[in-house]
Amino acid sequence: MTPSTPSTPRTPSSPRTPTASAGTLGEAAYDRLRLRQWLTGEARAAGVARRDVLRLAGVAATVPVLGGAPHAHAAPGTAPGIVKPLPDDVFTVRGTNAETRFEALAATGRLTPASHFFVRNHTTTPRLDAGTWRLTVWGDGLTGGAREFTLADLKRLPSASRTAFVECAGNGRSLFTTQQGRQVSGTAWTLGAVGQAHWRGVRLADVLSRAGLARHAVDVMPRGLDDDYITADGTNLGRVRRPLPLAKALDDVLLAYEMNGEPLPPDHGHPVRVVVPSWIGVSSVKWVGDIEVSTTPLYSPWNTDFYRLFGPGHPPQGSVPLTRQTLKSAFELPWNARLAAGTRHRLTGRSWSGGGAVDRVEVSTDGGGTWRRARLHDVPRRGSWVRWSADWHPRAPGPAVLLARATDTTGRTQPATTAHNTQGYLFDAVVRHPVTVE
Ligand SMILES: Nc1nc2c(c(=O)[nH]1)N[C@H]1C(S)=C(S)[C@@H](COP(=O)(O)O)O[C@H]1N2
Ligand SMILES: [Mo]
Repeated sequence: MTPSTPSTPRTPSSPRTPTASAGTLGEAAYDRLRLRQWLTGEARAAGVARRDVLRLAGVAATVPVLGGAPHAHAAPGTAPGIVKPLPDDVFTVRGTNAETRFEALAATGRLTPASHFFVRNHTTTPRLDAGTWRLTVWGDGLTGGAREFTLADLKRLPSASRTAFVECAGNGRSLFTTQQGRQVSGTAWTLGAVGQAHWRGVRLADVLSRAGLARHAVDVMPRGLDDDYITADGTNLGRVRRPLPLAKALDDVLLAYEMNGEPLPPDHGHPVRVVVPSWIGVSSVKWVGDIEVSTTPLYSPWNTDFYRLFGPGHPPQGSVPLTRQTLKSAFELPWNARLAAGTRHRLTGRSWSGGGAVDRVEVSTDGGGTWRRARLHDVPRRGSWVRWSADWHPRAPGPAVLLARATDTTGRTQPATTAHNTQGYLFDAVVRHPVTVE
């Protein structure tokens, strides 16, 4: 899908071209318009040479899963570049990232406290001063030139809040290897690159409308203020940024300044981050400093070389850029947990979907032979996870495999396997969780 021609004559603007700002065009129609522009070569790279983008497509497929820190060695309970403490019973440190131990979520409610929320940093958490921070909105998709907003400006706009999970597209990636025997590249997450918070801020739609959104704008691209991201082979990809179709940007996206009722903590985007409900985590740009608004589709490495599906069965340039998260379930138990025989256990876990609300969850305690309904403990909502439980009374000691399988309101059920992709995105297969009864 990546255009190879840098530019072709632009379709003249027509006053009849519908725009989402006029409230007349849905997400699907917008995506069609954007796709048409992509295909006619009207997309524009922002800040990275085209040859680097192409070269990276090859690199991405050959870097093996990183099991631990690729370079730095941090003190116990810390990770390079992460500010908050990372106690060993709550987090597994993976390079510049910290994965939440799913069993540690058993002590938390529907909302994940910042103390337990996973961190995915391409580089280092920047220390930004909320008092001097500015958001610049700019680009040819504005009617009247660039606009700056202070945090106080944002707080004067009507506030909006919502509960939403943020999940890395690579969450569950290591299961491609451990459960399906395939190599993939990227951070070797198990299932804990997900957390759910109550986010409060302003609607991105309100900020764009204050900035003067042109009728022909199609993409917006938020960019973080953290350091440039330099790949393992030394290519500087610039600052983390990923285009968002305007239809999504105007729908339910927030510029959040609070997480669970507190100012955003440094590691999660202080003072302001983007929150894109149901979409892959990289869309939710932290430490946002500027947002480009464009009348032509934009691309960056994060929607071309990364965050598409690559490999056999996918187009050479990868699938379309990934948008929604997939469907997953996890037990709040350590891997290889030991459980006493002859007593009743309450197994607990969570299921979530980027496609819709969770409709039902089934659990198997005999390796997938028989299934029963789990009890749901939350009202299922779009963009939120559901906590569940199922009782189990194992009689005989020995190894056992626990499975949980969710179905969402779109009718999708977690499959037995996930089709392979080289970067290990969107693992959605039912996870076989080993335990020992003793
Ligand atoms: N500026 C910036 N934004 C970012 C990232 C980053 O490294 N820099 N990582 C992204 C990725 S890949 C994910 S999964 C989420 C993680 O959010 P969290 O660290 O608050 O859990 O942030 C996204 N936003
Ligand atoms: Mo991510």
